[in-house]
Amino acid sequence: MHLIKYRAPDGTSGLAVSDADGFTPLRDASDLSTLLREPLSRIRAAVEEAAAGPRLTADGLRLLPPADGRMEVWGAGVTYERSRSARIEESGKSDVYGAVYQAERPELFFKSAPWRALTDGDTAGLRADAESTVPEPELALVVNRFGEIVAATGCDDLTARSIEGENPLYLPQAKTYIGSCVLGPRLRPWWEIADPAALAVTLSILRSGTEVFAGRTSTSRLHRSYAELVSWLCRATDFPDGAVLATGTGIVPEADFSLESGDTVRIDIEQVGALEHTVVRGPA
Ligand code: DO4
Ligand code: MG
Repeated sequence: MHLIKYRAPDGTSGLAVSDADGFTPLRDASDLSTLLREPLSRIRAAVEEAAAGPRLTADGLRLLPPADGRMEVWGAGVTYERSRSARIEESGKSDVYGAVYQAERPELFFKSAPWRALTDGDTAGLRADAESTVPEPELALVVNRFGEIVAATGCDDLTARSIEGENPLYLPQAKTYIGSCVLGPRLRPWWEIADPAALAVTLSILRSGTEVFAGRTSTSRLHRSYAELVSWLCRATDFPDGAVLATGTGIVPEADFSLESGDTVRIDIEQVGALEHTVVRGPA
């Protein structure tokens, strides 16, 4: 079962639980920012109440990005050994990335305003001024205003890696631009995921229908706990409408690889769900 934000063919939108049988709207909350103002116990009760109700057929339902209101999307970086080694190779700066991998304080960065986030089936972006851009398939945590983990989804933390590689201080420009954040539209309730610390994550990149990159990892390789990452995120920042935190990538294509306009990116996370989008080069 997943939690979704949808728009119906008649133009109405809301939150619902959804499964193979259809969808059932939640009674009291029609957007995520309203739901995430509640404690986890109330959110769980609302989701389980809807799950027990009759399903409607989902024909014509459009799934929306799972971010609205004053929610923010953040990312954690260099949380997998593969990300650490790739950043050192791209930038030639082992001290910055090596140190943050080992440090108590994780790397956390602002990724996207809710209105800029995209979702499954959308066309994401490549910066026109970046020579090399890669997808970053990540498990993303949806947290409420109290810093409790409510659900998980997939995120593509698209990164203009030639810009970050030139100078790590360019990170905000490498991470935040039009079309750089794609979130899975189906949120898997956290309490339903058996062992979130051992989920398979796969990435496939297709060019003209041919797979040009495939990678696989497991969240068991994440160097930090989810609770630790969320606790650092909420340490001195408030999220009155909740937040999404992408937990870092463990899959990085080789240094000479870049996404090209027209490519399709597929991300699949065990028990959580799949996400697919295309990319196009943005205007210069
Ligand atoms: O330092 C750059 C950020 C790395 C990142 O986004 C990741 O490891 O997923
Ligand atoms: Mg990332």
